[in-house]
Amino acid sequence: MTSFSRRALIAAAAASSLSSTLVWPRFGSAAAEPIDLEVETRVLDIAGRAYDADRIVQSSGADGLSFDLSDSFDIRLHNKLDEPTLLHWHGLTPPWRQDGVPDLSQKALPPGQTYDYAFPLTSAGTHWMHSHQGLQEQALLAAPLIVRDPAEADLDEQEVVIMLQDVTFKPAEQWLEDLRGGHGAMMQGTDMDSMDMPPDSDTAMMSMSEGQDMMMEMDGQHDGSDSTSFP
Ligand SMILES: [Cu+2]
Repeated sequence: MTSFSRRALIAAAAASSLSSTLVWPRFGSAAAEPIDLEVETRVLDIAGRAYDADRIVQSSGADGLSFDLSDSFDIRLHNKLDEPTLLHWHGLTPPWRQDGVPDLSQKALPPGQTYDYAFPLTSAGTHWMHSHQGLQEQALLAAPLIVRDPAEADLDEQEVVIMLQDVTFKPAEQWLEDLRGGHGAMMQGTDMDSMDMPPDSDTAMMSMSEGQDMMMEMDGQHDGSDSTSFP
């Protein structure tokens, strides 16, 4: 197993074109006031190029969230974007109204407004939170969400959480469009006759149109005994 020192890991993250988020342990008791958590935009310098990204940050400037299992999840979410957003607390089990999925658990949070969240934490773990609105997560709107097990407090270990996020200058919408359109375009543009198939192959490739049925013989007995129809 390859191991890295903490210093080497941090140096590697800083030197790479990846966006990194470090979360430092927060020791202490439960907060009496809700933690103000802000969703905002920022400009990153990626190898000398400006990159517009979103981020989740505490009003104190701390990245991400960290709790002890005995804490309750008391958060006031502020939307400082100029578009709606909503965060999903990935790995936590809140009441469903606080699960952060737009139009399922609640409406997306409009710009300039706040939502309050309050529920007990039930499981320790290395979780994360991310926008569930549009493609905001792909614009780096995600951050670590750590819940510590008090039973591990006495371990002689230093905890460092590093979250790596990939950066591309092609807009996420364009990636999605290419992924959706590119596959179909490739298949339509493929010359089937030029594909290298063994002459005795039982494999067939066919074009399907919407509304057509496809019959699949599962056992090689071409009797329709086990065919499946896909509308
Ligand atoms: Cu999630």
